[in-house]
Amino acid sequence: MSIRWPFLKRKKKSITEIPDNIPNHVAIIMDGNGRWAKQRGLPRIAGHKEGMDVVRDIVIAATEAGVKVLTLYAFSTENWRRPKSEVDFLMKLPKEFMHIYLPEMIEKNVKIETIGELTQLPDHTLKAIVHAKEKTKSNDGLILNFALNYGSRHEIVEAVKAISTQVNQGNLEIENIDEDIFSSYLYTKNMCEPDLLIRTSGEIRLSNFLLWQLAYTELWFTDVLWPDFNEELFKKALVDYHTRKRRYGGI
Ligand code: V0D
Repeated sequence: MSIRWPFLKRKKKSITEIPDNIPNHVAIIMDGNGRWAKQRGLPRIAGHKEGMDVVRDIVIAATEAGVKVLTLYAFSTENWRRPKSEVDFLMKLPKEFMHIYLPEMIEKNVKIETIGELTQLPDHTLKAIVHAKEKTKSNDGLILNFALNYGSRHEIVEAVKAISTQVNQGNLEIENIDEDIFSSYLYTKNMCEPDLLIRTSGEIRLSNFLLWQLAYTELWFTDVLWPDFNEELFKKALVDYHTRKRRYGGI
């Protein structure tokens, strides 16, 4: 026992406050950027820009807390229906984010990954994402997983098609299809499932995000709009997660 004390003392305060039951995988629906801007008489894109800076803060907070995977819903398949000017602005954010924060992401050993249908993104957006993944591919710290042009039902339908193809070609028996095989056809095939889902801005629904993967996930909602979300609230979510786990951990 005595050997553990000096080790514990060296740990950061933020970690000693929430010493165990850190969720391995946290997923976040970053909602409320447009509303944040409207409340200030600003254009919606100002909210998205502000929201991008919050992404950086939460990545750092997640890294320090010991989270392994952080999945952020950055652009849904439904978001194409927004005004073209807004979509065009959003598509510039990956490049903007990398321009400002890539050196810091590399320094913090963050590995950038994505889920979603990247082929439909504009070339310049795709280029920035490929560059970011390339520059961080050998990092082994936090996996920062952006959901881009992601829709859960689409993901599930594509998995069904790919599995059917394997059956048609005689590579797979219908009887052998199980949950593990099904999961291996999803974008998240190499990832653990989210332990905690956070959604900001007061909406209490999943909105076509990770429907299969969230089957056993703890859900945490706040009325705070994404641009006002911060490290303190993130830690509150981790503490609440910890408390829930401890409560039914005993049985
Ligand atoms: C707007 C709030 C970072 C939510 C955050 C293309 C919506 C800011 C990225 C990003 C967006 C994506 C890929 C990558 C690096 C950064 C981002 C989009 C929107 C949609 F490799 N923020 N961010 N992408 N917003």
